[in-house]
Amino acid sequence: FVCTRSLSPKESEIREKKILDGIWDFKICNIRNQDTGFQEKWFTKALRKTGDVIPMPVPSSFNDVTQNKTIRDYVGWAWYETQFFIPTSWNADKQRIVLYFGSAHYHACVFLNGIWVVNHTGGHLPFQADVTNNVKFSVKNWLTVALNNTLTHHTIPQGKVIYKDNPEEYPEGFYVQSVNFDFFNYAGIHRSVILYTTPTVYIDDIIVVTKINGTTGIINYTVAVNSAQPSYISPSCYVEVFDMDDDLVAQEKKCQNVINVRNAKFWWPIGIHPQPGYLYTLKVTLLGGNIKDVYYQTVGIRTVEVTDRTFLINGKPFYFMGFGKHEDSNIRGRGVDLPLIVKDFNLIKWIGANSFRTSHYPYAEEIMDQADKQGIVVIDESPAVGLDAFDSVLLTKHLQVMTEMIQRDKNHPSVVMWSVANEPKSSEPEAKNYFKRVVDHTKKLDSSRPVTAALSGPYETDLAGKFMDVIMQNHYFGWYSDPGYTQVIYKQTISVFTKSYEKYKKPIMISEYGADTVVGLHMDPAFIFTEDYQTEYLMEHHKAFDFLRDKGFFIGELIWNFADFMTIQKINRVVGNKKGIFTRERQPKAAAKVLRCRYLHLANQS
Ligand code: BDP
Repeated sequence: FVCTRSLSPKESEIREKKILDGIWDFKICNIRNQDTGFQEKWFTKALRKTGDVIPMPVPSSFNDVTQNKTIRDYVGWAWYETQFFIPTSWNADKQRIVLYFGSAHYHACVFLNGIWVVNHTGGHLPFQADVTNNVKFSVKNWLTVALNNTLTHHTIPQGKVIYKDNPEEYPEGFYVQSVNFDFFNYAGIHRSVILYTTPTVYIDDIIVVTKINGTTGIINYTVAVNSAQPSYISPSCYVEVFDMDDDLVAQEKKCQNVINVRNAKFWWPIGIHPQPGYLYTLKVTLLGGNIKDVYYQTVGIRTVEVTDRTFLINGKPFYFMGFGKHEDSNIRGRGVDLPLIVKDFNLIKWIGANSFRTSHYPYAEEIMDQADKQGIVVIDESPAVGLDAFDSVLLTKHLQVMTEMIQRDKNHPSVVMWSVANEPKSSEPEAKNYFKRVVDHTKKLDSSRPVTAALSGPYETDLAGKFMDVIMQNHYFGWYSDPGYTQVIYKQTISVFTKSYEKYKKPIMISEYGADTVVGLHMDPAFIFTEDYQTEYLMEHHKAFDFLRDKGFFIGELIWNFADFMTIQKINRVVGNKKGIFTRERQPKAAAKVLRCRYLHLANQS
């Protein structure tokens, strides 16, 4: 089974979809015998026949759903199983049936009716398998997923399992998973599991790149058709463009062509234009033999350019105001949660932000779709967070993850930049060639978007920045350095960004600044961890940002973090990272009002 995937599973008059989300059966393995499930072939029967199972929601992380600490902190193979029927209207002779996972963290091994169908590595991107020949009609099908969340120095992100083999000090078999990042390594089937159909000759991919000429929107499109079709069929494409009123505004033939939309409505970020997030729909019809496929692809007509000082969207300078975020919430962990997604966008708009970075991994497709629709600009970040050792094995995985991310997100107008990494040890000598390769690869796959990375080491010795089009830097003046002294923030921020710009001569922005703040704690004069300190900390930064903006090369401010989020247990984290402007329950802290005032004021000026 070749695991190709490009288009997200969407319904049309030709394609059908059946969502397999729900409460599945679940069990973890004995820590001392991790291979039991494979040795005893748990995938060849219903999971409950192998012993006790517990109910587990899909999508969700498994960690916080039970009362069991072993499950919360589990590292190793976990097993999931569900059962389903194929509708009688589906037809394996005329249709292809595809099994799709939005994401499963981290290594997934999927079996259908006792037979292996697909493996996938990497927790934040989709994968799928053609299961036309595996599904059973008229009887129950059972789907088993083995999932392993172990991170090593050759996974992206990296981690390390440390065994404590001292029986006098530790219980037998004691180990911990250490990680190179500051968020809980939530695991589970995090996004929807979907069965969908296509015809046997089908639209495999659509690539859209847009340009603007005066008032005309130019849509360059390429429709890829699956290559396994019989040679006597030569499929043809018919492409229609509909506006948001569902009116047909342009059409073309051929599977690769250029469409001109006259008097086009462009995709604008929120805060710049009265109608942000304008989307057209490309209706792509494929006709081949007696087969027909239809796919609806949304398109935002916009351009992105970078000069040595500015970031331009549709030719207008754009200033990033927003957040680094996480996919994180109570109980479901990193599992996709529609009410939370809608709430977060409402908060982003309430506070007057215009952008966020998908720190530190690609977010769910539902989030990307909302960003498109609501005109929120996205810096799409890969899961390469905290890389600290660079070798060819890791590089191969990093290139693969960039491929999968661009494959999935290439048509989102909201995505204006690819962030290849967060806080790599970019002063290591190996980092130079490593990041050159990662950036070259990214640009080869998509030459229409700038590439960036969030850097944190000293800019003087950094070796990665020179390959980027835009420099992002994370700084915590007055927090990790000089904690408690907000009076250092103004000078240090101005100094480091001015000198960094002199080094790189590229547009530069702050991609993280923040202070842990326990909601309800107050103290004046401000003291660290209080709401007063977070407020003062932001205001000192804002003064520096205004100074830097006047210089012309400073293109944005993304605060760390949108909301409080869970981390591993460590002594500088009081039930998670508290740098949120909102609590984990999405209530505003005092600083949110300051930020709201600033963002709305800046938006009024633009
Ligand atoms: C930065 C990391 C981010 C952390 C943040 C912090 O990029 O993931 O959560 O620091 O310490 O270094 O709060």
